[in-house]
Amino acid sequence: MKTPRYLFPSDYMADPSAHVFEDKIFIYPSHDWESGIAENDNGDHFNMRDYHVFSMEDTEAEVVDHGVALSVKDIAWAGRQLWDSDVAYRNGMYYMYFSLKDQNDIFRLGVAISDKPEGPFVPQENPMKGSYSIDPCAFEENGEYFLYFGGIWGGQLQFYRDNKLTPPCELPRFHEPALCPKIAKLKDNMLEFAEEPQDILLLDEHGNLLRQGDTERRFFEASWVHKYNDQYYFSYSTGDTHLLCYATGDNPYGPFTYQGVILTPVVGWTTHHSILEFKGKWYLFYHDALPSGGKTWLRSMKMIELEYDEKGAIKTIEGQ
Ligand code: FUB
Repeated sequence: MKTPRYLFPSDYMADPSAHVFEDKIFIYPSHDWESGIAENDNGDHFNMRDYHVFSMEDTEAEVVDHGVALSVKDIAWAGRQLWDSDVAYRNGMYYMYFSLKDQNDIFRLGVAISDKPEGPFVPQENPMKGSYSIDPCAFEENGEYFLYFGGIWGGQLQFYRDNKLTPPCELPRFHEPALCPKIAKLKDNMLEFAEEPQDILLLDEHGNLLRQGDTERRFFEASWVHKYNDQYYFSYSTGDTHLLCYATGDNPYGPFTYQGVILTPVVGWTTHHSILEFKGKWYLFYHDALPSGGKTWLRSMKMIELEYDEKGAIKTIEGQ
């Protein structure tokens, strides 16, 4: 598949997290809709209220919409805005991790459970203790599960220092190290952090932390982790410079050294992805706002084959 495929042209879906469950590809996107909220830097226009789950038997097969898997109205602690989610499988159960503002307009991470990959998912009564910000990504290694998360600007990561809400809640200055995405190991119950969230250090080619002013390389949102040839690839969005890029390391906690761009800017402000191996080939799942005529809050999910060179570098894909 050398040209991109739009996966579900009949509705707007974004932030696709793809996994292989039961030998099929399952996709967990955000569900965009026209809520009429004006666009701003806080992301209020991303006012999503439910999730659908999709599956495909193969990369060229029909995409099946399994319908609503979780709704804001069923989440006891909900305020507004269901943003990116991800799903992990353990011992016969599926755990959906999702981003949602609570009733104080603070983003927290929630968990919902199902015995089927397509849901429906039943949410826990409360958000995950000690969770904050957005964009959870679940990663499993040898029976241990890790959750990556974080996003600046509307994702509120700048509200926190040392995992505590710390006024004045501002971003670092231009020459200071950028804010780091977070990682926390999960307890065996998959519902709680087993440790305090830790920083994922993103380094430049000299071993220095990426700086806040380095906007074409510093972390903004959309963490994803995959493993290729014994290396861990941490990929993410640079947000306001609209790139998907990646850094590599030798364990899930990093540090990760910046390597390059996976996807150049797409139509639409945000860029967000997942990376999946299926039947020996690798795929990038992502979104753009081309079908909606560039409305940043109405995005459409796509996939394309992703390739590595002989040294394991990801070959850059043109977003447009
Ligand atoms: O879809 C809402 C938000 O937009 C996501 O959580 C971010 O990563 C960005 O794609």
